[in-house]
Amino acid sequence: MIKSVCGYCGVGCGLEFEENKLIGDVVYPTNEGKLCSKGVSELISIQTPSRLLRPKSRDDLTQEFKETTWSNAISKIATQIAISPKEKVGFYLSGQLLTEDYYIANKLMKGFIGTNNVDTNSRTCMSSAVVAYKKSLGADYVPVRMNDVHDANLLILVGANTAEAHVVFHNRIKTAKKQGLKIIVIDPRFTDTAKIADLFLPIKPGSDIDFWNLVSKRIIDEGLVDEKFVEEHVNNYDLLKNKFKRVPVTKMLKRTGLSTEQFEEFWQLYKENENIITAWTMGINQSSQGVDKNLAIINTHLLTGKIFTKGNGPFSLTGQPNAMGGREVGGLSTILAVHLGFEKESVDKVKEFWKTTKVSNIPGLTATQMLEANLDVLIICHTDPIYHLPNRNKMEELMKKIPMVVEINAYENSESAKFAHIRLPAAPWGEKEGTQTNLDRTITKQEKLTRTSIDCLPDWEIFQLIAQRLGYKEAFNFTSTKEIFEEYQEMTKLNPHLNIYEASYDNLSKEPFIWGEKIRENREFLTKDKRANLFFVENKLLSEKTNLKYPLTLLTGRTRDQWHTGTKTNLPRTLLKYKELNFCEIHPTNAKQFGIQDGDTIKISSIRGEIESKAILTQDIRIDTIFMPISNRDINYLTHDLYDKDSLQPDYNHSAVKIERV
Ligand SMILES: Nc1nc2c(c(=O)[nH]1)N[C@H]1C(S)=C(S)[C@@H](COP(=O)(O)OP(=O)(O)OC[C@H]3O[C@@H](n4cnc5c(=O)[nH]c(N)nc54)[C@H](O)[C@@H]3O)O[C@H]1N2
Ligand SMILES: Nc1nc2c(c(=O)[nH]1)N[C@H]1C(S)=C(S)[C@@H](COP(=O)(O)OP(=O)(O)OC[C@H]3O[C@@H](n4cnc5c(=O)[nH]c(N)nc54)[C@H](O)[C@@H]3O)O[C@H]1N2
Ligand code: SF4
Ligand SMILES: [Mo]
Repeated sequence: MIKSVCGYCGVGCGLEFEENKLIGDVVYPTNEGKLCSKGVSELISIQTPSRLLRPKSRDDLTQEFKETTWSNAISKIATQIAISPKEKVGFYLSGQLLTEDYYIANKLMKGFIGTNNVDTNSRTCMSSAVVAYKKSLGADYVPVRMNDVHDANLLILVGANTAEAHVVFHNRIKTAKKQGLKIIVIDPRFTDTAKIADLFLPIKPGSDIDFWNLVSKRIIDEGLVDEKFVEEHVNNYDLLKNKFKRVPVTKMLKRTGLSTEQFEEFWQLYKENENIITAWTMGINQSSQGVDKNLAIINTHLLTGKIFTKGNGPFSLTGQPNAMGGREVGGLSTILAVHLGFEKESVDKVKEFWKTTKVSNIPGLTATQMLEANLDVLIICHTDPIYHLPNRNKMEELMKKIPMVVEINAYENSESAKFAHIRLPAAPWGEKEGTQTNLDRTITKQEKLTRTSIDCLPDWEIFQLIAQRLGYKEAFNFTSTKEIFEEYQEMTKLNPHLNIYEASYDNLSKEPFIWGEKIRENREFLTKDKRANLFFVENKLLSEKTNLKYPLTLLTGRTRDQWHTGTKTNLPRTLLKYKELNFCEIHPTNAKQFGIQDGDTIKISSIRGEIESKAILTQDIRIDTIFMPISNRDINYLTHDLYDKDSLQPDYNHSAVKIERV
């Protein structure tokens, strides 16, 4: 029997592999034996015929791909990198890579090619939370753990559909509910998660800042501020208090679309309960004011001192299995490495550690900027930007202009492959080993369960081959993931709050390691003055506005059994049929308005593009709002490319669209 962990979502469930079967690990702390349908079917996706098994190349996009050798492919890539100005090279990575993969890619680009153009799809996912945690708590540090739900009295889930997106954690929430936990769900849709709520608030999309500001104001007005905590640990209280004296309460409540009664019902529950967790995901982060939305939530926890104690805190639920690990290593272009920024002292430390002179102090391009930067070489690894970036028609045109696009993928059928010149076959989950950090700072190890397919390589080895071909053999002579992890651990000593150096690689196979627990125990924030910061933020209504021609707001999101593009989950043998891949939920009032009946084929269009889908009429969605799942690969032909100005995260959830029968 081999113990490993699931490679899909941020919950990071432990599993056991025996006699070609996967079952949940009953002694594993995060899942206690449970797995969802995706975890159970990991093995099936390794054996599918849609695996990419050989390196392939073509000279231009009009040609068919031809098989090539690793040596030829790597040589072409290294030559192009060597002749390109360094700022014209970009690595587009993924929150699904393992820590060791990130480490090699980051070291190569930031330490040896010499630019910081390494970013990941996490930019589209939780970069707003990263920026907000840094501003308020001083570092990208998630101060809550999943088992805190057992010590909480009230869990507020806002813009998060745990029933479909964090399935096994949702199960734990249900257990906690049986033990007395109260649950509030705030979402424009009555989701599967809302079914377990004591109170459901059908908020109007894009109005969360107003809602949380109203909560902060009430906390202040009704004397619920933890004065001692604020005095000892928090900056900007007086400023916030003064600002809240003058906010337009009635207008703010109106913008949320909630009634006074609904808000009072919320407030009653909020006041009554001692230990409170507010958890959020894409309904908050994916917004042109994503950072401010995060800050508005974090403010409530700082004012009440409900942070850094059991059962309390602002909890950003990371989506991908190792997005947090990626951020720790330095996978974002706005971080250098091991949570260090670009100030001289940090740059010098990193130069010395990697024994290089090439580290730049200029932040690199974000994932959302890379396609617009006229790059000469773009290397995409473990993600599908043509599918996932907003305003797809525009992104396709931009991608076509890049002279060399390299795609590293374990599967054949991504959308970005259509725009690649070279494709390299990676070894997927089960055929490789390495570590990942889940959504609550728990580092676990994926084990190799089966032999690596003949011509496939783990992602780190592919980046190492490129590094070696560029001449950096001395800095890139790793022979195992253990060696890489141990070098990375040494590096974490440059920033001691990241106490990953205390873990042991070999032990990780048996038990997970949780970093950063001391920070919480000591109640010491990670800012320079060790105090947290409150921020006064306002709803600036920056999202795309509906109008007479495009009168509806499009929301997009997950369904339980599918993983994004579905290269691993939309397979005949998985038979995961919980929900269809392509549907559009519409309120009956809007359906009537546009002459649409349940089951009709409809066209959904925005100013940027159009797609077809099947209408599902339901009372579970707010009027003037429609929902489509992102298992429809064409979804981003509709969405707009407005970004949060600080995090540069897209505003996927609020595009103006119209619907009509076809
Ligand atoms: N099955 C499955 N699970 C997954 C994934 C997957 O592909 N499939 N992906 C993983 C990843 S990468 C991520 S990031 C997570 C995402 O996890 P979630 O964010 O929980 O998943 P979404 O379905 O995007 O849900 C976002 C919710 O926000 C709501 N929402 C939209 N706009 C607003 C708003 O303005 N305010 C509020 N309050 N709510 C709003 C939507 O109606 C939706 O219910 O899931 C992870 N887990
Ligand atoms: N409209 C809209 N758009 C969105 C979102 C939304 O909510 N709405 N959500 C955004 C978010 S939060 C996210 S995280 C992104 C997700 O979007 P993507 O990251 O683009 O989606 P995935 O399907 O997870 O892509 C993972 C890719 O990695 C490949 N792969 C699998 N295993 C391996 C491996 O071991 N090595 C390598 N090299 N490749 C492998 C898979 O085949 C697949 O092509 O989408 C974003 N886009
Ligand atoms: S909840 Fe997430 S980590 Fe657990 S089995 Fe499902 S997909 Fe895997
Ligand atoms: Mo995500």
